[in-house]
Amino acid sequence: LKLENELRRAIALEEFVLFYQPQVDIETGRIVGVEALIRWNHPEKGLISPNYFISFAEESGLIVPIGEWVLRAACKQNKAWQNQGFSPMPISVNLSMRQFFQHNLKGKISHVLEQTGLDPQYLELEITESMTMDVDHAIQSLLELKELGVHVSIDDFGTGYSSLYYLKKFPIDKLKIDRSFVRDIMVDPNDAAIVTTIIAMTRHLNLKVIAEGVETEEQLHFLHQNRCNEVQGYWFSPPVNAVQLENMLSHGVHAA
Ligand code: G
Ligand code: G
Ligand code: MN
Ligand code: NA
Repeated sequence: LKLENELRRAIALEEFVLFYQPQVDIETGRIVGVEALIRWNHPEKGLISPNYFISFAEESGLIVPIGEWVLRAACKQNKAWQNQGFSPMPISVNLSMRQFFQHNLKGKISHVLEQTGLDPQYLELEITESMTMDVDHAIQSLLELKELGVHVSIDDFGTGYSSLYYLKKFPIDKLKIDRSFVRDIMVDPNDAAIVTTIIAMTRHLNLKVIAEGVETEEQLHFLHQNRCNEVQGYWFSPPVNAVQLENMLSHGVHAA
């Protein structure tokens, strides 16, 4: 109950901040996108990781107003970067299942895009597959989002349920290979096989692919050799604040 009250206050007072993690084109080494990740800027405790409040927010339904704040803040920031003269790139926002299935999601997103002036092609929504998902409803929601002109990716790909079934049916643009597969690609031949197979599959299905959790040069090299499009991970940068991200946009990521 304490957490619930504190979160309600945090929503009312907008005690949140977005961090941004660069997504890098593996060929050019350039930043071609960013993922927005929420932190709670608690008045006494300082920055709190989403691991401490997102699952509670999902259970309690508070994820809906929090998610709306994230969406608006991310679109606003991306538009501001464009106005500052940085090359336009998509910003990815994590959508929880509850948000994804909320009434009139399309209208809400459309409203935020209008208010912030962000061109829909520069917004990407990350959806995580879920066991309890109503597939027909999900397809309907995805089609509506696609009508808006936003991009859609499947987050944590490979960890969910019946992924190939969804892949065949879902109108999506990109798969994000979960970092649990990337972690051991250099030591576990099974993980290496899974990752190369996912990459090959995305090529045949005309989907983009990004590997998450890239932490070493060896992993990067492996992914490059296996023709992964994009990479994200601590090797380039952890999630950082807006000013730090602007520095990377100006000067490049260290490992590029
Ligand atoms: O950024 P970090 O590694 O601390 O994120 C931890 C988890 O919280 C990740 O699974 C991430 O997807 C989730 N998360 C971060 N920001 C958001 C958000 O804005 N909305 C939702 N639904 N989940 C988020
Ligand atoms: O679930 P989701 O993919 O949205 O989680 C994103 C989070 O993963 C980021 O916020 C970040 O904290 C974490 N992350 C990003 N890159 C790395 C990495 O290279 N290694 C590890 N262990 N975690 C990472
Ligand atoms: Mn994500
Ligand atoms: Na993920």
